[in-house]
Amino acid sequence: MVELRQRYVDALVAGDQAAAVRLVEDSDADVRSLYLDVLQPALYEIGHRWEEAEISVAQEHLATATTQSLMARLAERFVGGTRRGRKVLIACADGELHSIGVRMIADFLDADGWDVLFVGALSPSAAVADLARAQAVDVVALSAALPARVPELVNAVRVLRALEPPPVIAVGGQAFAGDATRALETGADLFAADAAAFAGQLATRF
Ligand code: B12
Repeated sequence: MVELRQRYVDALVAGDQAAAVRLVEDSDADVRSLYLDVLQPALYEIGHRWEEAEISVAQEHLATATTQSLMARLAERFVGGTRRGRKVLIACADGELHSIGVRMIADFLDADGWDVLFVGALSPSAAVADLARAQAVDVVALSAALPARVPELVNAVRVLRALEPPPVIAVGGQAFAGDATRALETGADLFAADAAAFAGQLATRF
């Protein structure tokens, strides 16, 4: 997978969108592995190269758009599991634009039989709580990539806790840099480092 990831990044940086898509689509690796071992680390590398000014914003945007469209196609490869009759609402913190990670989570959980309400980027806490109540969701999954958004997550957790009954609340995203203690200091019930770990945690809990 390391080689496929490298070739994918190289094609993206070279601006060869078609070749990048073909490389991944032609792989018969498990779709979960394509998401977590190819696309996710490829975007991390793209972010690093952008930070180091080795590539432009346009190259980063092209990589992002290509990856999003690839995921929309690859999502069909998930084999749907038995429906659980459980609902999960998935949203980013207010002001948070990074939504690809939560889209991955949505695809993993949908395949695991969850009914997914994917709200995505820029989600104000009050609106998330209103929807969680109206839809009587079992779990709310909240994401932040930027550390500056953590106070928004703390606020969202507080508002969700006040619901009767409160949903199980999970937080995640690069804002926590893998630190579960810091993540749980938001008041959330769960933290997981990636989509597979989160699906595993929910499977043992529900
Ligand atoms: C694509 C991208 C963008 C796109 C986002 C488009 C979109 N629709 O998502 C755009 C161009 C909008 C963008 C904007 C910005 N970005 Co940006 N961006 C990235 C990039 C390259 C990839 C993000 C990504 O999709 N990663 C892949 C996904 C799959 O990984 P993930 O998010 O970590 O998700 C996994 C886990 O974290 C976990 N997870 C995530 N959420 C949750 C939630 C729960 C409940 C659980 C359990 C788990 C979980 O599971 C996911 C799947 O396995 C990253 C680089 C990087 N390191 O990721 C920079 C990066 C995140 N961006 C960065 C920055 C600085 C910005 C801007 C501030 C730039 C600017 N000056 O304007 C803005 C901020 C926008 C905003 N208001 O939010 C920095 C953040 C640095 C920091 N620590 O603060 C990064 C790290 C780049 C860098 N190396 O410097 N960005």
